[in-house]
Amino acid sequence: MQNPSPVESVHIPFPRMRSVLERIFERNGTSPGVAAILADNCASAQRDGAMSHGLFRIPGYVSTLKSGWVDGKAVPVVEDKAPGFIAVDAANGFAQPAFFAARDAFLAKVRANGIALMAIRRSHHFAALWPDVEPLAREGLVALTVVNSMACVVPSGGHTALFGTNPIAFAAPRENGEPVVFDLATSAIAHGDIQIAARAGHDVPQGYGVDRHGEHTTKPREILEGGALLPFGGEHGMHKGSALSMMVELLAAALTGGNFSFEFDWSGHPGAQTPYTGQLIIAIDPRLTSGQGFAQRCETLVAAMAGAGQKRQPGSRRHEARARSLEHGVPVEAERWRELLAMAGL
Ligand code: NDP
Ligand code: PYC
Repeated sequence: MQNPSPVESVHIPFPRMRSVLERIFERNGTSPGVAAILADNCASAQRDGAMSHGLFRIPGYVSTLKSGWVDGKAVPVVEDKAPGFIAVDAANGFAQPAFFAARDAFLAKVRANGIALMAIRRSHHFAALWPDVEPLAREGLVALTVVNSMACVVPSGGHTALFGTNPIAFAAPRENGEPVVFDLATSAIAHGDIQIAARAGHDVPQGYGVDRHGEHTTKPREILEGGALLPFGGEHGMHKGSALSMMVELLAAALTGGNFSFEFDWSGHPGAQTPYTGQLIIAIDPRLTSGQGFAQRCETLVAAMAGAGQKRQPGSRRHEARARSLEHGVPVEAERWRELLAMAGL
């Protein structure tokens, strides 16, 4: 059998990609400010090779905006709750503009108190989490964020999809290198990646999901169509992924005042894909705990891990992809880029 013909790619300068996405968002009902934030987020994911939340997501954003499920022009309401606590009502808009609306006040609290948290509710998060915390580490802060999504993950030992894919992202400054950043779904695979596997016709490993009868399956379509994902950790460690997912539900929804992943009902909005939940962000100023030494201690740990044989740090694949994209343009399938230009009216 012949190999399938290679997919034709084009390389687009990052600012051009971002401005095309911005036009698409605006043409589909977001305010200019929201369009700029979401376009930057999504183009950055594509630039970094974070494909499950790159350009692949644009049709989902558009169909959600068209469905009326999310308000692309929402104006977030920022509430100063306590010296270390900011709450934001995203007003049924996207989480990232809510985060940006409160960002300066949040940073002032972190600097003043050494620690602060931002609790965003009534928000839609349809993106990777690392763009929310990596910039905080570049400001010298240690940051943690969690967001819950939509019921598509069975708790360990259970039979019904209840949790979201519920990612956790952490970022910390290093003295010499790029910040340490990890960003991971608490499910065995992100929902975005299972969609990509289904589209490509690839099987996934055993232990990623179950079909509509609760039987283990390696077929992405059986997982997506009536089945469910499993928490990460594999056969003997799934209780750990499940416990972390529970923690995300409690922090991102119960603590913020947002919906649990199983609580919202989007059935009245055909085409809706963005989870309507909450997000929690915690940032710590390490100067108040370990003086100026934190970034250097981080460097020591990273070096020790490499010495112990770890081949790469979480985040390093993205940073390498970012450097290539900024030098040669951001790679994208030619056909997909043509579709996006048409959506932008170009
Ligand atoms: P991955 O399993 O691809 O990666 C998880 C983390 O592990 C990354 O930080 C990655 O770094 C790192 N990593 C991967 N392989 C190695 C390795 N061999 N050695 C060291 N580190 C490694 O991510 P997921 O599939 O779990 O999540 C994908 C994205 O989906 C995330 O950005 C997440 O935020 C997003 N998501 C968003 C949701 C939402 O509701 N908004 C819901 C669920 C997921 P690197 O990036 O450098 O590869
Ligand atoms: O990839 O699991 C996922 C996801 C859910 C919501 C946004 N991304």
